[in-house]
Amino acid sequence: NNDAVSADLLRQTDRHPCYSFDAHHKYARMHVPVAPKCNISCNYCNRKFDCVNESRPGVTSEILTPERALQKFNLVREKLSALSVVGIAGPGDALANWAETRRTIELVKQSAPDIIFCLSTNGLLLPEYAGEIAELGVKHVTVTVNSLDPEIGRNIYKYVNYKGKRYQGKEAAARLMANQLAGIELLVRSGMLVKVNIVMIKNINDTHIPDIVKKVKELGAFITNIMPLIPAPGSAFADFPGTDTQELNHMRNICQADLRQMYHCRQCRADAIGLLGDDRSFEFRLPAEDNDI
Ligand code: CLF
Ligand code: SF4
Repeated sequence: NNDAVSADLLRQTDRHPCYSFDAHHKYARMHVPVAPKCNISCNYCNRKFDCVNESRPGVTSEILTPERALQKFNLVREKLSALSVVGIAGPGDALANWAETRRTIELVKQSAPDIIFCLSTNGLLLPEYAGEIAELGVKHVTVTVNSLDPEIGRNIYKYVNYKGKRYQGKEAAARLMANQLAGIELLVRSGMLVKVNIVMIKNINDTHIPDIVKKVKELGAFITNIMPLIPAPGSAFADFPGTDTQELNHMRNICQADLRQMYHCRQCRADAIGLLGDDRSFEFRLPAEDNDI
């Protein structure tokens, strides 16, 4: 019944350091970098680095297979009692590597049924996979939505690869946005808590952000996380001005009137481990694989 589902969901969310401000000093997340490919091209991205939609630019995470991810999870779980969430946030797009993402969730779930799973995606493939995501028991999904208007979106995305076709310009933006919005609705209808990340890009989408927040609220999003543009070196936006904390918080304060805002995001690596402000990923090294020796 619905009440039971929502009570269970709220209990989970109380232990999720990104969805709950109170949880972020107590509970740790672990990102497993099992998703290297991406199906779109954002102008602020440099493919050599982690996905900017959920990560700190300029950082490259080592890719793990689902089996290695499980091995690492078991190692981390032993030493990090605060661990509550396993997230898949790249280094590319979680859904563009669906087989690996799904397998990782299945393996970790078998080993630790209580763990909370979290996915971050650009949303292009949500209409395809929302049903499977729900079946896996995932309750927390982040979708990055930077624009509702193809005229704005055309300045943010270089191309979108969808169902064997490459879209560019306005067409690419329109395709991506339609799937993002339809996807958010599907996730919400399946009882998931949707976080929407918005990258604030000066003179491109900044004045448009309150409209995005209003729209995703209408679709049932739980929270928005307005993030600063930190232009990745070598990306098309490399010379763009970054967004400073004051501008960012000003925008969050405006949008707070409509929807809950995240103020404590740390733009973590695709392989981050630990409390949000205290990355301990360097402490957890897997022994080399047999074929590495
Ligand atoms: Fe990871 Fe993202 Fe899940 Fe959190 S991060 S997939 S929702 S478990 Fe959190 Fe990191 Fe900010 Fe992301 S602080 S970048 S919001
Ligand atoms: Fe890069 Fe992430 Fe955009 Fe893909 S979705 S192009 S990995 S920033």
